[in-house]
Amino acid sequence: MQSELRTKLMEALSKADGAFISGQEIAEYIGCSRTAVWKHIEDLRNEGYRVEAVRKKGYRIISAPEKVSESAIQLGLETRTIGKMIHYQETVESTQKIAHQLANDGVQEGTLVVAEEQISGKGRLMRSWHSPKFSGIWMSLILRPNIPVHEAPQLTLLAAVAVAQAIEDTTDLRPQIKWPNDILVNRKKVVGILTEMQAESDRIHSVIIGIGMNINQQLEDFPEELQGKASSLFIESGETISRSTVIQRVLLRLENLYELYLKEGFAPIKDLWESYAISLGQVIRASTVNDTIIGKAMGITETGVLLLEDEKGTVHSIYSADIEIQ
Ligand code: BTX
Repeated sequence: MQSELRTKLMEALSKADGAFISGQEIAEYIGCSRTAVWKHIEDLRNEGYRVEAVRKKGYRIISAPEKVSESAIQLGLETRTIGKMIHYQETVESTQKIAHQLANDGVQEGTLVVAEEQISGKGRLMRSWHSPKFSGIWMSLILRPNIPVHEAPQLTLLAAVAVAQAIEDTTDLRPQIKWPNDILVNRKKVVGILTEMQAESDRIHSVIIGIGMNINQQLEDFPEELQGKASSLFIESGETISRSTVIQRVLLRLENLYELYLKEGFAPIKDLWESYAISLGQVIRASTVNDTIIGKAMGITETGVLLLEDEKGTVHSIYSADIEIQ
C-alpha cells in the first residue's frame, strides 16, 4: 500500500497540471521538508516518470510511465474517495482475492486493487478470465454501502454503466451492456464485471466489484477459443489507449453514479442502464442453474432483476443467468 505522503504528492502535481510547482509549495502541501520532496521525486523517477527539475521554478511532470501503478492512476484523478487508496502489484493471482483480504482487514471504502497481470483471473461461476500483462485493466474496488444484501446486484449494473460511460469518454466507440455484466462493442465482449460480497445476516460488510477490461490486446493475444467472441478497445477503435486514463474515467464515473445511487436509489441508474442495454425487446435465451427460459426481454425491475416474457405471455423474473441473444 502506498503512503499517504505519496497520495498528497500526486495531488499536488495533479493540481499543477503540467506546469512547474516549487519544492517549497509541495513541501507545504504535504507537510514535509523540501529534502523529503526531492527524495520522493527521485522515487517517481525510478518508477519511470520523467520529471523536469529547474532551479527557482520547481518540478514538472513530463510524462508518466505506461504502467498502471498507484501514482500513474492518481496523477490527474478527479475523484473524492474512490481510488484514494490503491494497492498495486505487477503480478497477482486475482485482484479479487487481494481485495477480499483487504476488505477483511477493514480498509477504507473506495480502496482499489490493481495489477498488470493476473495468473488466475476469475469470472463468474468459477470461470476464468484471461488477463495478460500490460494490455488490459484488471482491478477490484471495495465499497461499503449501507444497503440490504438483496440489493447488492444493483451495483453490478451501476458499475456496467460507469464502464460504458468511461469507454465513451475515451474512445469513439458505442458500448452496449448485455445483462447483467458484459459490455460489448460491435457484439464482442470487451469487459466483464464480477461482483462479490462479504456480509453477515442482512448486513453488508463490503462489496467487491471486479472489473476486467480488454484495452490494447491484438486479436492474436486472445486464446483461440475467445477470438470469435472477445475483443479489445484497440481492436475495435484502431487506437492505442492509455490504461490509466481509462481507469481514471471509470473511477470518476463510478463515484458520481454511486453518490447518485446512495442519494436517490436505483431508479436513475436503471434508466441509464436501459439506455445501453443490447437485449431489451429482443428474444433471448436465459440459462439459469436449473432451467432454460426463452422469451422477450422486457426490461429490468427497480431491483435490477431481468424480466422475460415467454410465448405464453408469462413473465419470468431472472435473478442470475447466462444470456444468449437469439
Ligand atoms: P463471466 O463469467 O461473465 O465471463 C467469463 C467468460 O468470458 C469465460 O468463460 C470466457 O468464455 C470469457 N472470457 C475469459 N476471459 C475473457 C476476456 N479477457 N475477454 C473476453 N471474454 C473473456 C466475467 O465473468 C467477469 C470477469 C471479471 C474479471 C475481473 S478482472 C479483475 C477482477 N479480478 C478477477 O479475478 N476477476 C475480476
